[in-house]
Amino acid sequence: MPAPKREKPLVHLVIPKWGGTGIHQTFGHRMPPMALLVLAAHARRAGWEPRVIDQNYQKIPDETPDLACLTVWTSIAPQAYRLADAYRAKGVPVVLGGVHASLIPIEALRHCDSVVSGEADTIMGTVLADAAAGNLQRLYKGSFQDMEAVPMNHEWIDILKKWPIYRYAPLNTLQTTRGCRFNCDFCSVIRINGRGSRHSSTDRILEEIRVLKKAGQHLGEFAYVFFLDDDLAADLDFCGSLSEAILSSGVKVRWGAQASIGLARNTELLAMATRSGLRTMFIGFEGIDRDALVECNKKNRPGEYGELVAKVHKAGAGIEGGFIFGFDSQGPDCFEETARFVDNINVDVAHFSILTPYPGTATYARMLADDRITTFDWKRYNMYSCVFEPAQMTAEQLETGLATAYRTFYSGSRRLARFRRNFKGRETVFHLALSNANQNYAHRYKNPHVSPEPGYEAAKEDISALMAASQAPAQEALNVAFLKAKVATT
Ligand code: B12
Ligand code: SF4
Repeated sequence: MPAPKREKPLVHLVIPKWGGTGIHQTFGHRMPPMALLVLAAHARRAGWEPRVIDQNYQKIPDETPDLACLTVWTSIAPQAYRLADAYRAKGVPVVLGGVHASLIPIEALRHCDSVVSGEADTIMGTVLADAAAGNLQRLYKGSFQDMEAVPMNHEWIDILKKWPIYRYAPLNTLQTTRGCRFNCDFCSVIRINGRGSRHSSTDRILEEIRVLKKAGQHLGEFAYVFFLDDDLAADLDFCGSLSEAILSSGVKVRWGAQASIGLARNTELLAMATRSGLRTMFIGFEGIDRDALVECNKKNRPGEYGELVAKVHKAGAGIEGGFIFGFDSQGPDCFEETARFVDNINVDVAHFSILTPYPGTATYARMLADDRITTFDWKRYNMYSCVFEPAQMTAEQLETGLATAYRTFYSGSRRLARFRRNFKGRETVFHLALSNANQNYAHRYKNPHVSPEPGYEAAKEDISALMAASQAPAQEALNVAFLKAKVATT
């Protein structure tokens, strides 16, 4: 592998285009690629010039970089691999990382020079030094490190600033926590970021909010920041400290977060969070009956949903709820029933999806062991296609049922009724934003579809190699996947 000839070597940092239906099409979810911005900061520290490319909005520039780094999620793995092959055909060395490449490095290695497994913050300097010396290794191992190892946003905000301000909604995002203390079977997060939460300090978060208020998306004093954390309420003490810190700092910010409904059980904490600016919550309810929740190891209590949603509304915040179909306890009548239930408990926006056995998860291990997975074409792993044999219905019933749930929940009359009944006690701008998300879901999810781009059918040996990582305890999944790849490459 040749060493770069430029004095300041150039690295392309790319996220491939999402294909087909997806949450990225909805107002409030069109977010910038944080992984690449963080990697750009690492590249600068190592003396490289980073070019961050979000293929959803930008073409790959007509230039030959010294290195290409691509982030790979399961649903975009086919595009990522094609792009990686194209770079390599031009003689550009390629590094792959991100959730999919980390959990199935054996497959990713077929399309690149190196795979970085897991969080790259402590290893990226070495990767870039090796690339600069023309000496890339096949595998690099990241670690569950302290959040202080992640560069702060002042190191990359200039990149975001150069892009059109309206491209993302929201543009202002921050990740303050990695990992989660829960252990839901279908979740990739605990596999790549581990169990238990690692937080940034509140001082650091306040500083990053100030940067976004100055250089990010803002209208005078008004700024909205979305915390990418997978569950801000997994650690209620942290949630309390953050709210308190924002309040006592005098920094005026409106914020949203993914959080479990447990936050609403604590009236005092909820009040403090909304006083500090909490306006929107994405809550993974996942199921409306105990059997489904027990099946996926999700610690929710459906009997209290209605009361807790009302508490959040009373405090002045809106809720987008995530609901999954396809659990073994569900039959073909679950779709209308769920959509009606969700409307009755007054969730503002609903995101319905299909249970998906993502590589490396406990759900994958269970379904593979039972020989129920029907396709390993990763482009179908988008949460709107059925890739396994459901227990009490056909795959087709599950897919059409998903569309029924969207049509029922987002019927014109229900949208209008929702708009009218939830107007009071809420800041108008957020009421309009939630209404906008309602319109997006109503129109774009009537007939969920997969990407028209070619897919990528995983090789048999890679599928079975993945079993060991999927069966491992969440905290160990990355290690097991890494070791398998190490053995295969030596
Ligand atoms: C924000 C987010 C989104 C945003 C993404 C915006 C964007 N442009 O990136 C939006 C809302 C658009 C989104 C969409 C979806 N998402 Co999402 N999302 C997340 C979330 C919460 C945070 C990602 C993030 O930015 N983290 C912050 C960065 C800094 O961390 P990071 O990505 O881990 O990056 C670090 C390392 O992984 C590594 N790294 C990453 N990439 C690379 C590349 C290289 C070369 C190297 C060296 C290192 C490296 O280094 C980075 C620095 O430490 C994750 C959960 C999570 N904790 O990761 C889910 C997650 C990635 N999403 C997930 C899913 C399923 C989806 C959807 C399919 C949902 C849907 N039904 O539509 C869609 C995808 C759309 C589609 N059609 O395919 C899954 C992916 C599972 C999988 N196996 O692929 C995750 C893991 C959530 C989960 N519960 O399992 N999502
Ligand atoms: S609460 Fe959310 S982030 Fe945590 S394990 Fe469950 S699905 Fe994953």
